[in-house]
Amino acid sequence: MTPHRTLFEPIRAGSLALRNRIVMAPLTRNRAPDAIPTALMAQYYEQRASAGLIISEATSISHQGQGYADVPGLYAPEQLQGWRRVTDAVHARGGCMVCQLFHVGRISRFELQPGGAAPVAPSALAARARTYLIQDGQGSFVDTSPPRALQASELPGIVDDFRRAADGAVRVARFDGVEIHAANGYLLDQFLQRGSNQRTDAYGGPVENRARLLLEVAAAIAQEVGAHRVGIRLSPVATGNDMHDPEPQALFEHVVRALAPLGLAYLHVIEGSPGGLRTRPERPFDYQALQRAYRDAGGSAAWMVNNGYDAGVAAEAVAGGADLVAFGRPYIANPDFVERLRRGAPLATLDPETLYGGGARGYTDYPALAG
Ligand code: 8OZ
Repeated sequence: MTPHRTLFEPIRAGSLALRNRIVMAPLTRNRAPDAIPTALMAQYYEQRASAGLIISEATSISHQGQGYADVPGLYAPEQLQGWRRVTDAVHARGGCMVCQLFHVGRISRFELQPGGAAPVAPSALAARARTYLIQDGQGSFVDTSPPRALQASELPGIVDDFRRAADGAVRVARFDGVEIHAANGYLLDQFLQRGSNQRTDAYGGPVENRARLLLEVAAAIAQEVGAHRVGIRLSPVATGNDMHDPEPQALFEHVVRALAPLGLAYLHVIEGSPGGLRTRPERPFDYQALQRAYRDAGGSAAWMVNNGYDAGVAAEAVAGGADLVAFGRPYIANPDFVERLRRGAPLATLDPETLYGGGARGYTDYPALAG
């Protein structure tokens, strides 16, 4: 009989050698003034280095890809150097860390865009969604600005921004790999889903066209840094950032089938909406069928599941065929999350007031268990 797989066993995901199957999910914390990672951020990630894998907070591939105040970037030398401090600290503790790359598309504000321009999107459709601005030192959530539709001729530049960011992440900032953020209603997801993509060119209409930009980005990054250190994050039915698609099952099965030949390190699937329930009757989705579609197409990447898992449900998921489980919110108040799970120790609860923006309070001051 094959012994049950457990969360605490090591695993290889592509070229990533992970000491356990517990992943720190990407968490936006808005503590990078001028988009430059700080020494405080290095301390925060270092405290959490016992995770099998750390996925960095979403990091902008370009100034145009910025949508929130004080989110870090990867498009200027100081940003890359800032990240290098972070990865050095994590590696010194034996950790493994990838950088999550994103372009926010329409989830932005003109104040955050180069030259105060309108944000860009597949179609000129405003998202009923909010973003985060800091004005006069005070952070607040504000409505996104109406976007303009990207010209097809601009898309190779965006693919190249992703490629360049991945190159900098691996070769300069020394991340172990990158995660392409194609979830949660940011640019790549905006192209995938019909609610935000009404294009009539080669990037709109049938699923093959809507998936084109993501596949171009994935291929370009795979060629630049090697697919074996690339993960991709998807959220088939998350409704945040005003996302909807009438046929998510067909869309996302097409996406994973098309990704199968690349030889990625992992696929990261958000089940349900972040912060919400994993399954909801009004948004049915068969995640087992998604995984089967990927495997049947020859895909061998590690399968990472995410959203609201606790120790018990995560153990069941791993015994049942998930390779990795990503935990988000528990990581905020529990830097030694792995150790707490191992001991069955109680988890600390986070302070919602200090999630976005600020300094050490509610960031690096959550203690590990004694002894
Ligand atoms: C929370 C606040 C701002 C951004 C995501 C990058 O949802 C985010 C994000 C989350 O993926």
